[in-house]
Amino acid sequence: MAMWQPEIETMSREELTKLQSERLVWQVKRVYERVECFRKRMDEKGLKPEDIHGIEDLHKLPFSYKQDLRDYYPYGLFAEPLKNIARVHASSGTTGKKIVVGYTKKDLDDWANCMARQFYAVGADSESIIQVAYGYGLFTGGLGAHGGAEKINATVVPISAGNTQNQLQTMVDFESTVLCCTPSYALYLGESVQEAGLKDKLKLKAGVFGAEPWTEEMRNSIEEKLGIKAYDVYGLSEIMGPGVSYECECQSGMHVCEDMFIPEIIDPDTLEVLPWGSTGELVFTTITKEGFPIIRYRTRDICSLNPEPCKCGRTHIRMNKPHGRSDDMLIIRGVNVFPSQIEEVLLKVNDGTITPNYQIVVDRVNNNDTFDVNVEMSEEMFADDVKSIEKVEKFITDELRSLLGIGAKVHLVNPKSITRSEGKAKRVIDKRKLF
Ligand code: DLL
Repeated sequence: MAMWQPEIETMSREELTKLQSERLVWQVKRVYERVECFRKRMDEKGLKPEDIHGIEDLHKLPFSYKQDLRDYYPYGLFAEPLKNIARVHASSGTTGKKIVVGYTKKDLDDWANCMARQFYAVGADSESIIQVAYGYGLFTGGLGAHGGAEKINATVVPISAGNTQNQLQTMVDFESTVLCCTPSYALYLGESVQEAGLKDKLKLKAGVFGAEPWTEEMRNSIEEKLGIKAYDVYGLSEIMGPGVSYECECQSGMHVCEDMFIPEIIDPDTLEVLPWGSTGELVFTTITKEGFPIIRYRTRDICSLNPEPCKCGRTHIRMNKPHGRSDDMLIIRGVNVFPSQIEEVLLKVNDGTITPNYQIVVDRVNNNDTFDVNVEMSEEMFADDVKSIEKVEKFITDELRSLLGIGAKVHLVNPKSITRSEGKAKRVIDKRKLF
């Protein structure tokens, strides 16, 4: 299949290393001068920008974390004044506070190129009709895919997420050829297509699915139900959004846009950098980002990097599907959820009706994530009437919806009914088979 930027996508390792080194030196100098957090951290290590000569020195640099985005909320990590920031996006942090990222016009253009590479790699071009069913808004999915689709001069259908009947009607009537959404939603759409007997009416050829972990079985099932090829796309707001890495026609790992992001794999416990091929935590350094550059960002995603040449001819390293996280973040219906966010909501119920003991139960039923929150009520509440229980459940449900943007089923359960192992409650039960 055609490549969007073949001169970059097939660069030799030698050329890539040279380019990465130059860009890293530029970036480190820039963030040292402009971003207090990085400067302080480098100073603590006794490092000056002059100590970084190329990617061989990358390991010397300090790590950065999601917590940094909270500490410097909202704009404290930006390396450009706000007048140069063309757009912001945001996603959940470990507590209610969102994490905010910013892009200059050039960053948006680079991002569009990442997604344009993805679209070309799955056979899309200016003839394509791309239905973007990722959510539009602060989430990077919708506008990220949109930018890439516009870049390749395709026809964009910016339908955003949800409203399945409308999605299907649009897909048929507008003759969409490429679908972008979360894999779980793609599967759900596939089921609905099957039920409605619409498969023959679809013009879909490919799907670009990401934002959450998914299995090969899911891929097979989506491909079969929608009659398409299903491709994986990875990204995170802190680094860019969708398109940090993307699958090509070989469907065997996602090429990292290495001219913009340097990936490393570390041991999350010892912090040692591991050789390519080992499984560990993925760390990224952005080397072209102007608005929100980040050095050695610990993604918490667990995966491995594969430097083997790919049959498609692209030289950029491939990352295998992330299969887990080194923190407790859950992805429910594509939304990042931290148990600490549930705790935060429960703390708001400070009238003695509930205890802080809770359990999150996540499952997948009919390809849709279910999200239940069980909360132990207090002994006093236990004797109380059903009306008050319903009132508290409704309060927690509403608060969770406004914080996370998704609905949860909240159940007040009897005191001491949530099992504790060695005195410690198990906060999350994830019954989904994600990997
Ligand atoms: O999910 C960006 C995105 C949008 C990627 C659309 C792909 C498609 P965040 O909301 O910041 O950004 O969440 C980032 O989602 O650290 C991973 O844990 C997870 N994730 C993203 N893509 C994949 C994938 C977007 N293909 C977090 N496979 C990341 C597994 C993924 N996990």
